[in-house]
Amino acid sequence: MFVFVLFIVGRTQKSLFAADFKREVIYQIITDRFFDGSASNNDPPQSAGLYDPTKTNWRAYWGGDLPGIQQRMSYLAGMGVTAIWISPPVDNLNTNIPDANGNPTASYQGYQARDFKRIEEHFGNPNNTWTEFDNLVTAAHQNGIKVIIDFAPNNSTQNNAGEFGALYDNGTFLGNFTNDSNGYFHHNPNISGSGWDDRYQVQYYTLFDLADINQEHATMDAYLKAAARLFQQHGVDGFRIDAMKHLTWGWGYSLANSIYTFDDSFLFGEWFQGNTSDPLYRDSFKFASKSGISLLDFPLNTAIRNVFGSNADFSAIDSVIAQEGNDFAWKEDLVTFIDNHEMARFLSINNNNNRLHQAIAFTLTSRGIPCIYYGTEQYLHNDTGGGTDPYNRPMMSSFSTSTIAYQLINRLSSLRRNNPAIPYGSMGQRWINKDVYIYERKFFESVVLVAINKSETSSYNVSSLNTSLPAGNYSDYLNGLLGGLSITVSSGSDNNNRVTNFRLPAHTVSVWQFTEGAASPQIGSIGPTTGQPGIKVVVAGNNFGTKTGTVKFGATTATVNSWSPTQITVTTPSVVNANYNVTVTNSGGQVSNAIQYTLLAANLIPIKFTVNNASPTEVGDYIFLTGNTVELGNWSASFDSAVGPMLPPNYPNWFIVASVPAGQTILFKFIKIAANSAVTWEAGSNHQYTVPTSGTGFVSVNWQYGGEGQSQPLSSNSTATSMPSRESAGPVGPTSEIRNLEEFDKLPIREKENVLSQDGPLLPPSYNMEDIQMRVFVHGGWPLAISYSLSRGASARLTVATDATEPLIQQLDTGENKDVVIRIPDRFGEAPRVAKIHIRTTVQARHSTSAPFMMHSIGIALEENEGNAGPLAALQSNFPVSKLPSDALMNHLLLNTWTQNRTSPISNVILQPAAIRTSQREDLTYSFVAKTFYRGGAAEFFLYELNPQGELIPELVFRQGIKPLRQGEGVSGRWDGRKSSGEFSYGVHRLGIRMWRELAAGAKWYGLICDPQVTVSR
Ligand SMILES: [Ca+2]
Ligand SMILES: [Ca+2]
Ligand SMILES: [Ca+2]
Repeated sequence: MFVFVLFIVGRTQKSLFAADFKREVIYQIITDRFFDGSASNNDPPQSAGLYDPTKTNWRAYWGGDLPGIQQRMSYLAGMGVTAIWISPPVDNLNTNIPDANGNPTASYQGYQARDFKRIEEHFGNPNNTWTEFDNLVTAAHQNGIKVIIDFAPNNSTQNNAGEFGALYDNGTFLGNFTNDSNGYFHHNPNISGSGWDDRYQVQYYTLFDLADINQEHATMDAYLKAAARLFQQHGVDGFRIDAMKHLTWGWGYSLANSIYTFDDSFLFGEWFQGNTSDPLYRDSFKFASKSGISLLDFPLNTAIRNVFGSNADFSAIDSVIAQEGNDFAWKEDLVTFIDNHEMARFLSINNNNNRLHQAIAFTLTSRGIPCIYYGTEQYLHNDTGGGTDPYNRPMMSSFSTSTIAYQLINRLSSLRRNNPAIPYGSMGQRWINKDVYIYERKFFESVVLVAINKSETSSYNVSSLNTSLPAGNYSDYLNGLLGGLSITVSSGSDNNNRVTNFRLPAHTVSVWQFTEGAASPQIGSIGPTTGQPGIKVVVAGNNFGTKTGTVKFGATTATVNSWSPTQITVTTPSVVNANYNVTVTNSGGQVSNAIQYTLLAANLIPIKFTVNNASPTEVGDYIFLTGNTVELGNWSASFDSAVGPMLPPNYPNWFIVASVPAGQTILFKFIKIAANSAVTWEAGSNHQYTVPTSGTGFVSVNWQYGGEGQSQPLSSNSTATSMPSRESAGPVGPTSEIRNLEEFDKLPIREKENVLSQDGPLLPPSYNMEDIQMRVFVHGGWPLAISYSLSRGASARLTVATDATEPLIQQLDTGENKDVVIRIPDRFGEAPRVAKIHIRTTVQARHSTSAPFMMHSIGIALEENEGNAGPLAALQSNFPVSKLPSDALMNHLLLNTWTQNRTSPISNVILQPAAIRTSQREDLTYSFVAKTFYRGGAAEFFLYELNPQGELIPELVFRQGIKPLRQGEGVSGRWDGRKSSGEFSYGVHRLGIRMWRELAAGAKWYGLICDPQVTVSR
């Protein structure tokens, strides 16, 4: 158990209750565009020339800085702002990014980090130290304002912007994208087209050329978490996670847990989606409900802009509120907004201050934590180019404290502070038409009723309006600032008190409120919502009293660290991991309502789980992970509670990163959840894995076949140590009887399959597989990935050289799954011609114990460079079968290609089922059976022959007609032909299958050929 108490000299204390943000009003600042508080940092030497004092180059630095925000602190406090979200303050790309006209541009917005542990020289000082940052945090806290930093761990800098994505750790070079022998980055194409809706691509592909950080790499994991902790040590109260949708989602859970382990905080992420029909909407609310990271409310943002900006009916807002209310477990933590730095400002889409005021009033009184984009209160906007980036980021024009918007924000901030119905209450529609929205917030007996009429011209008679407000007269809380009026409420029943009919004037907002007096304790918030024993949790609400009482997790009393009438901090107790009802008992013995807290067994470690050769799927079916801990869903088997969907870039192998408790031995299984929700459990025993106590980890197993659909865990609440395994109802491969490869080869096919689905004894404890030759025809400088997987506990050394005369490219030691990305040396300059490179690899595999093990797969993958119109050319993998233990390896021959091109050849798989040695002219019959897994098009097979040198003979000898194949559908073919040519009438012949595909432009493809059984008869 770790309890951190922070009193570090010279560092800044964060706010006491950082996890309770529901009463806050956030103000989003692009630091460079707010206020220039110091000229000394405007053109620092290490990044000289990126500053434009004329402020005409919208993509240059304009001088705004941290001292500038500090100097405007009383302005912010006077507006009722209680938290600021500042653009990423970390040391940022130092180089110029010329635009299309050669003008210098800079990462003034801060989203291109080069050193997450130093402060950007344009925002602080030319030495990149923390002085100005600390001063800002201190000043903010003195003004009752919390500080949120924008944290952007998805990427470093643009890989083509002069620093090659380089990352530094407090000044020490870590690595860069172009020479990434450590695998700190993902090397994938840019996300584009339908990839924006693809779970794998959004997380692992590249965002706008920004070097995509591999968060699961232990070094990157430690670096990013240490950086976040450093900001906590410097007093930061919260983190806005940039591009959360594009980080590894499962890693996000462990990031949140790492932050909460150090101290309480508030986290919310950017998960862009247009509406609740977005293909990944379900993933978004699953993530927000479980990860500890709330989200910016983009669906509601769309509705707000449509209703107030484009005059859509209020039903557009009402339906999103209702839908998200059903879906998000912690909907009051969603961060709501009208506009931000990624979209045109509201006044650029509708230059109508009335509508802006209505949108502000709605955002500050509806459910969620409101966030105001800087300058909104000054009606700041520049409509050039529609007002989108970068014209949505003008320099702050004025700091007037007398605008209506400024006063409106102040007034409603005060209501949010003082009436718990706003931060914690339910939200329900009471009266609606296309122009009028009357909604009620209610928390126990505290009530706020808001009426908005957005019409510029029409007033409406409001009759039959009911409310929970007690009988009485209510004046407008805004004192007529937006033309509001008073109402009279008479008694009714069941929270349906009748409001005397009234006429609601055009373009008005009225706010009526009632704050409950003394009552029993009422919990409205807990934060974080999940964590292990020993961490700090903030319980917030109302009527806790001034004298300390008790807080219980279930029946267990937690240690109270601080107590106030509205906020309590406690340390989570050491009880078994489960969901607990948390209650507050005041000093008078009155007990509150309960709120749920998920207690974890230990701090979380991100683990990559892979299941190979999983149950075949149709479109809409997914493989999930489930297991015996709360993190793994407690053996649940539903979309929303099991871990997943897993990702199949190497179909039918699926993987997912999940954060699981450190040091615990966990039990798990994989399941298929079909599109119709039918669940298929893999057979066999539960898998078992002991989670490392630090860093990251990975585990890879085979899907267990046999008795599929009948095997389930025995119990939903057993612990890791007591959980008995359950045998499959079906047969399990005779693993224990196989002593060597010869025995394996004698097995019937069905039993071979069973063995293959186990961590079976295919290889002896030490095995050298030398001289796997792969011929690759590829442009120099292109990335080439080599992937392989081994049984648990095995390790291998992979040596790659271009050929015998070329220098070694890479040598590495690894265990289990490994995706190695190497880049072919660009020996061929920029010439767009296809070069031929001979790759020689040596795999020395070794098991950590004397037990035999298995190599599951080996494969190579090529990526086609975006924008390159040329064909990928041929990819030939020449596995000398004679050196392989059996055709088991061929069973998993893997091919991945990605291409933007239409109708270009994908690949040639050159099979060598046996060396076909002929010594005379003769007739041969080839037959083959192969299976392809792919998506996004049709495929056809071609059969070619190779000469003894392994080179493709261009003459086509067999062609399977174009056939639109479903995932997993097999293709078989037979060709009876006469070997008619005498030019290679003797020697070694090789046989290939060539796959083509036809795709719509921009479509993506991946394929796997498995079971490529080829026989030749004379
Ligand atoms: Ca400055
Ligand atoms: Ca910099
Ligand atoms: Ca990413």
